[in-house]
Amino acid sequence: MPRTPIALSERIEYLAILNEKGQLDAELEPDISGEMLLRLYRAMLVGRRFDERLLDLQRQGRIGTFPPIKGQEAAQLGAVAHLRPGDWMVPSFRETAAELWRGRTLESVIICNNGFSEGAVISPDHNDLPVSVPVGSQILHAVGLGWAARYRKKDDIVMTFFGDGATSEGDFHEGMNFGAVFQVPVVFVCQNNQWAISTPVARQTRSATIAQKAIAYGIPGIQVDGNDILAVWAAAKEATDRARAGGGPTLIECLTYRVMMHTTADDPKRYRTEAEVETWRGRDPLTRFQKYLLDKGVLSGHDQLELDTEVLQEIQRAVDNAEKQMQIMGNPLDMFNHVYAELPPYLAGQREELARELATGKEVPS
Ligand SMILES: Cc1ncc(C[n+]2csc(CCOP(=O)(O)OP(=O)(O)O)c2C)c(N)n1
Ligand SMILES: [Mg+2]
Repeated sequence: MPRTPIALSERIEYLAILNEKGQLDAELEPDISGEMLLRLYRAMLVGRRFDERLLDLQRQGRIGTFPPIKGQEAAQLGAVAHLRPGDWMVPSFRETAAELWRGRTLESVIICNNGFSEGAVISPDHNDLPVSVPVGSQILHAVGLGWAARYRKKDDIVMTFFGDGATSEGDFHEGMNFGAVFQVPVVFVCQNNQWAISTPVARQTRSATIAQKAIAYGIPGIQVDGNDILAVWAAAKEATDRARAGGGPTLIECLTYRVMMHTTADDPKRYRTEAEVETWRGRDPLTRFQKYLLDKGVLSGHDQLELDTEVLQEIQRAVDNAEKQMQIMGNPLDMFNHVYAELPPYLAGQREELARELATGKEVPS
């Protein structure tokens, strides 16, 4: 018997619609209403300016560490915009723009990044999970939610986000396999931002793309220019429509870039070149989309200026509100409450000491 090639049913495509200069491939232009285009633009702008403000606040010691999203706004918003309120969004830790789209408040992000758990509470009317720091773990939760939706014969779908680094975790492979075998309505969105802290994607996988990993599980996969919101929108529309119609999961790989540090505790100059960062700055998703909207006449130079001011004012109001709320929030003694059922004696001693210091108003030594 001769060796014969096996015909695989899935093909992997790359999709880009707006090039780096914001020029459109008119044949591929998705049909998005003017209202939605402006909502997406505003959300990208809020995501960008809020990220910049958070960095300032962190450098001023007014929040703890946080993971910047700069450069990844299109990859998040082009995808999440297809979810209905009853659907589930299951984030990793770098999806601030997607979370805000789903209704999370700016205040809650500031409060959460100051260490107050109140800021991480998801309001009961939102079917979203909180941020997940253990890399890749949220993929399993997403698949479970998708399985539950199928079991209950609901048409709710789930979208989960994760990074290129997460694709080396067992959780990713287990989630993809279970999702495919049981045809759960989950859209897997990989934000391939080229780095997992200091590990480049070339050290993450020998595969030419992450999208092609879909073939191994028997589901559709596509690679898109993740800095092109129109391409992300088009791919996510196909994937969400398919999931809702009972067609099972899809893997979308968004090629993007983490323009800033991994978190504010990281110094990327130690492991990557400024030239690489500059190249990606030239592929900025926000300026590209802005040009498209101006060319299309959906946005005018005047609207743009007004929107810039409005967004900065909204962020300032949120910072003021959050800082006011935090003044009356939290008792330092709470930190002893949630780890042990019975406090070990050495911690009980520390608790008493702190309680005494708080009662006498003497400053707690750091
Ligand atoms: C299971 C686990 N291992 C290691 C870490 C430490 N860690 C936090 S983020 C990260 C890299 C994640 O990279 P990627 O999935 O590409 O996401 P990105 O940070 O680029 O958004 C690592 C190793 C962790 N949080 N969880
Ligand atoms: Mg990454």
